[in-house]
Amino acid sequence: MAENLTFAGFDTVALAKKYGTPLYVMSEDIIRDRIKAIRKAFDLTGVAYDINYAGKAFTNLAMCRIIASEGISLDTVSRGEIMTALKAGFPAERICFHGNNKRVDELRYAVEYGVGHIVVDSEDELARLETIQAETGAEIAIMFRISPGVEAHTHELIQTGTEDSKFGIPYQQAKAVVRKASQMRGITVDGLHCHIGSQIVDDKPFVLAADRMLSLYQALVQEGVPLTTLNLGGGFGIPYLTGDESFDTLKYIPQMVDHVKQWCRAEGLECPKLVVEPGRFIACEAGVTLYTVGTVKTIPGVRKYVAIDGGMNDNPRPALYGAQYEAFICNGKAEEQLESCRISGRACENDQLIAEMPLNQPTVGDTLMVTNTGAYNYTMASVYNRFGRPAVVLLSGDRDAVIVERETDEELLHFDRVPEWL
Ligand code: LYS
Repeated sequence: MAENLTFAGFDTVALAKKYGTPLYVMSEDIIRDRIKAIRKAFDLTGVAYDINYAGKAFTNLAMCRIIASEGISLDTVSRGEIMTALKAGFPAERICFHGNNKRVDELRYAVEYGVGHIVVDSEDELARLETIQAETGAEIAIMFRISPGVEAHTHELIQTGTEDSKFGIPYQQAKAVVRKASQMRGITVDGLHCHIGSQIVDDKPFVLAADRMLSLYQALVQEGVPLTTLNLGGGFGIPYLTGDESFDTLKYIPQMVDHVKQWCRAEGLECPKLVVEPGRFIACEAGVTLYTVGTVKTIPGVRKYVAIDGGMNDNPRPALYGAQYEAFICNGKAEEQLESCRISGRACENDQLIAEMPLNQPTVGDTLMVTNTGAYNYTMASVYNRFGRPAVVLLSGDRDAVIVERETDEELLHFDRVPEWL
């Protein structure tokens, strides 16, 4: 037990010393392995497919470079994400633009830069695109996000495909809207999209959604709308805790493809190109967060509090979704003596990163590692209490480099202005 904990072959205590804490650490090798594995799962099926990495999970210039070099596509949800990808040299035609309320300037930007597909989420958005098309004369390729009316068993804040949802065109209205769009000049409807939610660990809602989408797809094709693509979204759950029930994405993909193939064969439909949108599956297990223990307090007969130098600012998921994580003391200790602890952040409220977790003799100055923080931690971080956001370090083989700098005091003041009367 005298050895320090490692992550992707690196001594975590040394990383904490070199870059400071809190620190997001991402493994390029794990990210690339994940992408290759999912590609292989599709390749073996022989269908036409595409993988759109869901950039919202973890996006920045370096990540866009990795995604670009793996030859997969990118799902974006804002002008900022598209801009980041383009600045990284990501091919515009491999970008897909989502969002339930895209602004006109964002749509214009996407059209101007030749983003591959705009996933239209509403009739209002279609009208905006029609205007942009008339003004610019651009050829615009779109998909339609349909809300399939399927409830996935996950936290209600990350369910996105129920009938009562802000996302997508209600299933019952979909045919009429797609029909209308298919008559519009300069607009090509390439396919349909759905996404039922995130961190889903059961395949039944996926199958239900796929069946509903296939029926709709087929009905539209029979009417003469030349659709080619069916995007079944992402949401593949990952095991956050040791022993967690895990969704086997790599097993699910060939099963899903088989299911779609059989469905099409039985109905005499040409199998559409299939698209999935993994984000968490690619990034989550590739990342950990390193912290320094700053305060250890034992309240006799109550509990032991271990306070670290980060918390809900760099990981809002426990506070938002009741998400659970595991943590480990990284410093090698002569022996193991686990004690139950509550790991708290340093925000000025009762923020619990982990409500209860055995730690090995937590001591002030120790490095603490929280695992599986590669998705939706960096991208959802805030500057609450004016704590600057952590840096991100990328590990690749035996190389390590900062890919996002730590936010400084000057940067925290950057947007502040004092009006003349103060
Ligand atoms: N932010 C959510 C999370 O941390 C996921 C949202 C994904 C939306 N499609 O789990």
